[in-house]
Amino acid sequence: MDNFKSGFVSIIGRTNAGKSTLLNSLIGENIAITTSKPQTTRTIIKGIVNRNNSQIIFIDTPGIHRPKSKFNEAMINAAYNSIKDADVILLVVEAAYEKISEENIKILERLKDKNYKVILVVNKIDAISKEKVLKIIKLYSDIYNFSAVVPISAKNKKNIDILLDEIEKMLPEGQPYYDSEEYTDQTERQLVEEIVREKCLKLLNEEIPHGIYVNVEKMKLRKNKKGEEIYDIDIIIYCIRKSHKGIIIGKDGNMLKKIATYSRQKIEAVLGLKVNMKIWVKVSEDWKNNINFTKNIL
Ligand SMILES: Nc1nc2c(ncn2[C@@H]2O[C@H](COP(=O)(O)OP(=O)(O)OP(=O)(O)O)[C@@H](O)[C@H]2O)c(=O)[nH]1
Ligand SMILES: [Mg+2]
Repeated sequence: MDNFKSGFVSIIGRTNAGKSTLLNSLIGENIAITTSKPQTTRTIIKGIVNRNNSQIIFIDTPGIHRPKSKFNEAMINAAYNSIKDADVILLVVEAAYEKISEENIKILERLKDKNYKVILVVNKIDAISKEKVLKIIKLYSDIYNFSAVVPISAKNKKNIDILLDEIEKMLPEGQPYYDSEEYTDQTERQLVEEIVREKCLKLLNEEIPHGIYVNVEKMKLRKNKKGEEIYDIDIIIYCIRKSHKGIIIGKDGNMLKKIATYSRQKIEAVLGLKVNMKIWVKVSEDWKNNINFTKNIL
């Protein structure tokens, strides 16, 4: 394996910029949940791309935003920590913005004078004119010396190969870190928890899903009468208020049924197995500010 290259690439940027959508497009699998709501990603998620002459390990991070709790502070710290060991950093920005967002100014301040190799990834070009894309590129290039600039559409997988080529050029020579069959560090349990959280984010209104935490209590494989493999999965959705619990369960339990059905369908598709799922909702008022809790899940 002469001249083989390997390294770590951190994907950072403002919340909702499309980082997790990009990770999924790079890997070619749905390993990170994505929604139109801010603060979707809460933890660092690794995705591995194996190419002929390189192995690239991508690190998706929680989006940068103004933190309002210890939990959110920990999310942002996790994002910034990921850049310390990165060989290349992808700063993902939205093409539609007319100016540089406050969060991105903060990120660029942290990257300054540190010799990082930073690629400016201008995302969502499917939704915007070429002129506007060029304008935003100029704005960013005027304030920071990027190693490369790549306009992409993470959603439509446009220019993903060009981005991979640019990254490969910047990686150091080295042996692969992971087996070539591996493509994520997410466990099945984490995937299940994230899928349920994704459905909550999509089905519930703004404030509630940000206060929830999903935990898999039990996950067991068994054979049913027909001899098919089936997963029995027990899940608890924790929320911060009694009133939220009522909304999550819904009238006649309809909302919870919806969450359970959509979650089960996606989990079955992702794991490729039948799923028998039970979900409960519990109130845990202050989990967001409980440091032990925060440590547990980050
Ligand atoms: N039009 C368009 N929308 C996109 C594109 N990429 C992502 N999106 C949408 O942008 C929204 C946010 O995407 P995510 O991938 O969840 O964003 P994120 O940066 O991971 O967000 P956080 O995890 O909250 O930091 C979703 O509704 C995506 O469908 C794109 O290339 N074009
Ligand atoms: Mg994300």
